[in-house]
Amino acid sequence: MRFPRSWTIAITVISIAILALWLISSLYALYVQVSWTTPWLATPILIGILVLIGVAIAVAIYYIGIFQGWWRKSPTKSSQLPTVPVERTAAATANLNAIDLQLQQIQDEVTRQALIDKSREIAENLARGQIRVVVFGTGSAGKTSLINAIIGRIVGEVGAAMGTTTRGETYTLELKGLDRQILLTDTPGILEAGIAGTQREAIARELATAADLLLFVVDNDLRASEYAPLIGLAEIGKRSLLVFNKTDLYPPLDRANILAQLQSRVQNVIDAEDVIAIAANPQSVRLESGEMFTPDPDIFPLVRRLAAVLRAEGEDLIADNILLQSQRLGAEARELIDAQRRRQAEKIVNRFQWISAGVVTVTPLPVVDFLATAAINTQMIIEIGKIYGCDLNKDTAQELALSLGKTLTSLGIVKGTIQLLSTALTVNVATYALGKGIQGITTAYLTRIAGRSFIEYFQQNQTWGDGGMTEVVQQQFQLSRKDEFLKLFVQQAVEKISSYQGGG
Ligand SMILES: Nc1nc2c(ncn2[C@@H]2O[C@H](COP(=O)(O)OP(=O)(O)OP(=O)(O)O)[C@@H](O)[C@H]2O)c(=O)[nH]1
Ligand SMILES: [Mg+2]
Repeated sequence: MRFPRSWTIAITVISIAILALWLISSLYALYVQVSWTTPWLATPILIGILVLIGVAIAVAIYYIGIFQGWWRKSPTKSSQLPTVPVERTAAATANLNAIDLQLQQIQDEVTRQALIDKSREIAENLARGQIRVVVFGTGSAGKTSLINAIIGRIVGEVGAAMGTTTRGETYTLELKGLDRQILLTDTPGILEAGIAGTQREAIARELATAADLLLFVVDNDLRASEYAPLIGLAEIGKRSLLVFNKTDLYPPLDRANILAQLQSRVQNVIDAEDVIAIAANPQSVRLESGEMFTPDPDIFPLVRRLAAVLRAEGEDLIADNILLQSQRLGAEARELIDAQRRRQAEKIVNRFQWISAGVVTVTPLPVVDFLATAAINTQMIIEIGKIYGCDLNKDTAQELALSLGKTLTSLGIVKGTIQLLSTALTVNVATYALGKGIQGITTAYLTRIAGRSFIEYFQQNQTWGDGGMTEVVQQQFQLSRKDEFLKLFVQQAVEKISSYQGGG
C-alpha cells in the first residue's frame, strides 16, 4: 500500500523541524560552552558551522536535482529538432506564396513567366525533399573523380586536361539512416581560360547557388581566385565542406601543413572538422618489385563527415536553402517591379510637367514664387501614389503638394531654376526670345523635380528618409542639372511652350 502524498510531506516537514530544533539547541550549547572558555572564538565558530551547513544543503539539493532530472534543459535539443524544419518549411512556403503575388504585378510577360517558372521549381524542390549536394571547384581538382569514388563506380569521364566536365551531371544516392534521397551533382570547373570556360563557370556557379550542401574541391592551398567564390558562397549562407583532394601527391608533413593552412584560411566561415583531406583517385606507384600498384581511393573521412552532416542537418539544409532561393527570387522580383513602377511614374511626371507649363504660359503669374505652387498638381501626386499602391485622398495630396512647394521656394530652388534655365536657353537655343516663356519652362522643370521627389517618397513607403523632404528635393535638383538632360529638356520645352504661345 502506498502512503498518501500529503502524509509524506507532513512527516518530512516534522522530521526536518525536529532536526532543525536539535541542530539549533546543539549549536547554542556549543556557543555557550566556547564563549565561557574563549569568548572571541565563539562567533567565528558559529558562523563557520552555519556556512558549512549551508554548503552541505546546497550540494545535497544539487545532486538530488541531477538524480531527479531537475537541471535537464527542457525541452531537450533532440526533441526540438524536428519542429524547426517544419517551421522553416512553412516560412519558405509562405515566402513563395508572397512572391507569387508579387510576380503577378510584373507586366513584361516573358520576364514574368521566367520568374514564375523559377518559383514553381523552388516549390517542387521543396515538395520533392531531395538533398542536393553539389561538387564545385577549380578545373581538374578532382571533382568527377570524387563523385566516382563516392558512387564506387565510373560515372563520368575522368581526364587530366582541364574542362572535362562541361555540364552539370547529377547522380542519385541513398544513405543509410536518411530517408531522403541525395542528388550528387558534378559541375564544370571554375577558373578555366577562354569563353567556353566562362560559360561553363556560369553553369557551375548557378548549380552551386542552388545547392543544399556544397563540396568545394581543391588540390592544394586555396588560390586567391578560389578563395573569393568559396567565401562568397559561404557568406550567402551556403553550407560547405572544403575538400582537399590529391593528398597522395604530398609527403605526410606537407599534407598536414596544407590542411592546417586551409583550415585557418576559412576559419571564419567553415569549421575545421568540415575541411577534409582525401585522395579520390590516387596515382599508381611503382613498387620495389617493379610492379605498378594503384592504391584505393581514400575518401572515407569525407563520406563519414558527409553522412554525419546530412543526418544531423539534412532537413535544415533543405529548408534553409529553399528560403534562400525564395528570398533571392523575391529580391529579383522586387527590383523588376521597382523599375517598372519608376517607368510608369516618370511617364506621369512627364505628362504633368507639360500640363502645368501650359497653364502658366497661358496665364502668367505675378510673383515667381507662386510658380512652385503652380508646378505641383495634386492629381499628379495621387496618380504616382496609385502606381505604388497608395490610395491618397485629395486632402492628403494637397498637404503634400503644399509642403513640397514651400520647400522648393525656401531652398531657393525656384530662383535657382530660373537662373539655370536662362543660361541654358541662351547657350542652347540662341534664337529663343526670353520673355514670359521662361515662366512656363521653369514650371515644367519644377514639376519634374517635385514629381521625382514624390517618386522617391512613395518608393520608400511614403517616407522622406533620414534627411527629410529637403534632402530628397535637393538631390533631385542636383540630379536634374546634368548637362545632357538639361540640353534636351530646354529644346523640348521651347517647342512645347512656343506651341502654347502660338495657340494662346
Ligand atoms: N594523384 C591524384 N590525382 C587525382 C586524384 N583525384 C583526381 N586526380 C586526377 O586529376 C585529374 C582531374 O580529375 P577530374 O576528376 O577529371 O577533375 P575535375 O575536377 O572533375 O575536372 P573538370 O571536370 O575538368 O573540372 C585526373 O587526371 C585525375 O586522375 C587524386 O586523389 N590523386
Ligand atoms: Mg569533372
